[in-house]
Amino acid sequence: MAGEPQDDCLFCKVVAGQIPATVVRETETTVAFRDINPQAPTHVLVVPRAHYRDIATLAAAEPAITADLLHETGEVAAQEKLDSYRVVFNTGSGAGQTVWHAHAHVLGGRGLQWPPG
Ligand code: DGP
Repeated sequence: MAGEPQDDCLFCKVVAGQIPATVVRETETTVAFRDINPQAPTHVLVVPRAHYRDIATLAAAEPAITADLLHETGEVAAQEKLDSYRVVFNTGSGAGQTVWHAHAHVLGGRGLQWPPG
């Protein structure tokens, strides 16, 4: 069923506490934790507790949870005391998505170039 945890999903396992992660914030609908391979001094992933394969699928099915997720990116940035930061949703393998559970990257703590690679 849409949104249900998937046995083979890494981030469903993080959400369930079955894989250790450095969690920095939690809400009823989202979990935020540090990326295992940080690309900046602050690199936090914000994921919905519900399983959807990417941000577009989440947004189409669950607009309220998508709004929660976006709100949490700002809360993470504030908590991490980031003046400037970037929120990235890699969507599709051609854009670098490797984990098929919707997630926002919150990156900051260094200068960020534009356009990204
Ligand atoms: P993406 O490439 O956009 O799908 O981002 C997936 C991110 O997930 C990538 O930056 C590395 C991170 N990641 C992969 N496995 C783990 C893990 O087991 N724990 C944590 N904390 N992050 C992970």
